[in-house]
Amino acid sequence: MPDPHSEHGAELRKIIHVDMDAFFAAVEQRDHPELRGQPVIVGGDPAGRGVVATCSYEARRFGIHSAMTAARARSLCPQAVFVRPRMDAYREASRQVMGILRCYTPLVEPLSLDEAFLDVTAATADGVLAVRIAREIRARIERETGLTASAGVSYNKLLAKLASEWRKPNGLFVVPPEHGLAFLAPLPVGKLHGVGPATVKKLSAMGIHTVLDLRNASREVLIAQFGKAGLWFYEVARGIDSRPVQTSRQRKSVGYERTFPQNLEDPKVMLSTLRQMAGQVSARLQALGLAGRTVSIKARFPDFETVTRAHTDAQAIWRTEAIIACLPGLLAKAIPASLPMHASVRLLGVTVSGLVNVEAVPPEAGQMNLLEEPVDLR
Ligand code: TTP
Ligand code: MG
Ligand code: MG
Repeated sequence: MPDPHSEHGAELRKIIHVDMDAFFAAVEQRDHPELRGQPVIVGGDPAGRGVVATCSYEARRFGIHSAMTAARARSLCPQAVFVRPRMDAYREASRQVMGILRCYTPLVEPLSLDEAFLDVTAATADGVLAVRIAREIRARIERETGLTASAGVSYNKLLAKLASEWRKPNGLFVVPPEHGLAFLAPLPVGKLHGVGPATVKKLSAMGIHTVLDLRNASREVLIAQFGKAGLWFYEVARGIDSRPVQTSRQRKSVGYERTFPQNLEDPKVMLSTLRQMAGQVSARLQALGLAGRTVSIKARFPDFETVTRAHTDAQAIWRTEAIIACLPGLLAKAIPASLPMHASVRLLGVTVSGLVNVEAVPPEAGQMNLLEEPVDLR
């Protein structure tokens, strides 16, 4: 058993993760009663190249999920009702939910419009149970917004997030410190924070499929195979995660990066990948109420050499279009045409830094179009 008390010598923390159920679709079903009980798909045009942003749980029974093409979703469930996203309505519901969370602690870290971590360690110091707070939050969200949320309670972010997913939808699950290892053991490694499809593939080739398998791999092997990330895998396999809950005021940057299962070689594909990431970063900035003056991109080459290139603007930006406008120049600086060995990349990332708080972030007109492409707002 790991001693969670020993995580950097700090006291045992109480972390809650709250995530709204089928968020965009639930708002649609709330506002359009005729959609309740129906398979509802929020996203792009099934007749065009649209993708599914999310769908109601009724639609999930047909195998439909986020980021699938809308055309495929329609073929899986022809009777499904397709609706276009109404970002303003989702932002408003998000504001209400985050307001409720902030009644319990100022230590709230929104991850996207529909989810947040809370550190309630101090709020529970006088004996109030974290699970009671979680219960109350769920009840208040339902009463005040007409939407349901799932919550997870545990001793760090990793486990709190996995716990909220465990009883979805409309569920509550607690992973106490003494159950952390057993809870994690059977999960597929892909469930762990930071373990993306490329890593899953590589681990699988090493015979590592579950978190228990990962726990049985030596630290040396993991570091040799994955570098710094290997150390993270070693720790999370043991339920160790000391990442603090960060309010937007403490945050220095908002970024998104991805390692690809196969290196990207076509600069056009690189650029379109970066554009998608810009959408994700913009969504995250909006959820956090932040904007920033510096846009940077990161590229890692097959030999693991990593470069970052940055552009600083006079104004703080957060809109997808504004981030996208910086990308071609930054990509050209990161990958000079004269360097053939750097013609392909294994990782790309987009980050916005130099952050400032934006009180009321104005609605983004471009958001709708964005959702025609897979937008990962997680
Ligand atoms: P999620 O919390 O991942 O999904 P969800 O709330 O729809 O469903 P659940 O949590 O019950 O599994 O994402 C929150 C919202 O973000 C979602 O309602 C729509 C949006 N979104 C996208 O636009 N594209 C995506 O690829 C994903 C995953 C989410
Ligand atoms: Mg959700
Ligand atoms: Mg979410």
